[in-house]
Amino acid sequence: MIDLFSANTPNGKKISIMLEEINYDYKVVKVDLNKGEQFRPEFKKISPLSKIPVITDNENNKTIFESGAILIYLAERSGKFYDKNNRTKINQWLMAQMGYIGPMLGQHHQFHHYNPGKSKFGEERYFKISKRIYQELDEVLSKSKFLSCDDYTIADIGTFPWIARHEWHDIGLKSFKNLTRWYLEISERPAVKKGFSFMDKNELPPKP
Ligand SMILES: N[C@@H](CCC(=O)N[C@@H](CS)C(=O)NCC(=O)O)C(=O)O
Repeated sequence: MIDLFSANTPNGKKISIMLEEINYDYKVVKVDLNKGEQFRPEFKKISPLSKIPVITDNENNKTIFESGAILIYLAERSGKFYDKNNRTKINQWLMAQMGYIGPMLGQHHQFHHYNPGKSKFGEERYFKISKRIYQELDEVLSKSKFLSCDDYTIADIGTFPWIARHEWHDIGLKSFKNLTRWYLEISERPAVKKGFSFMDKNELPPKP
């Protein structure tokens, strides 16, 4: 049994999707970010940067923070979605998600979705970068079925919930044929549907 400390965000959804994909038993502990629960001293003990997601593996008492590290941990533990033969490629795309795709789309959410009109520079900068990310992912997905290879891996699991915020991005996912094909295929996975709705039973990945 895994305890998943989380909130209903793309980083949070990565881990519920992974736990559903590997069919692990887990209990969700909600951390209300709007109420500042991430700063509580007992939470900081397991998350030194005061961020979700975090997991505790009750079988061995290990606690892991940082969604990329959690995905790797669960992939190694379950032996799924992290094929040894493709590991370097999977790592590349997982790191690209962690260091670039997620943070840039996250800034786009801040300027374009939550705070429009506050900074023309910020809005334009992250809109442009986000469009570029869509274009680049589309190109990659014209050459392989999934991001790192022709198999579905933790790199796809990490990236999917970010693209699932496409309505906020206002970029027009539909015009990116390969990215849309990838997005729709992942959206249809039963474990993805279940993991996506881990905090809101009625929530489904929005259609392009
Ligand atoms: N690099 C971290 C980022 C996690 C992250 O940014 N979590 C956000 C929610 S999506 C959070 O907990 N924010 C609360 C805060 O920073 O106060 C990861 O991937 O786990």
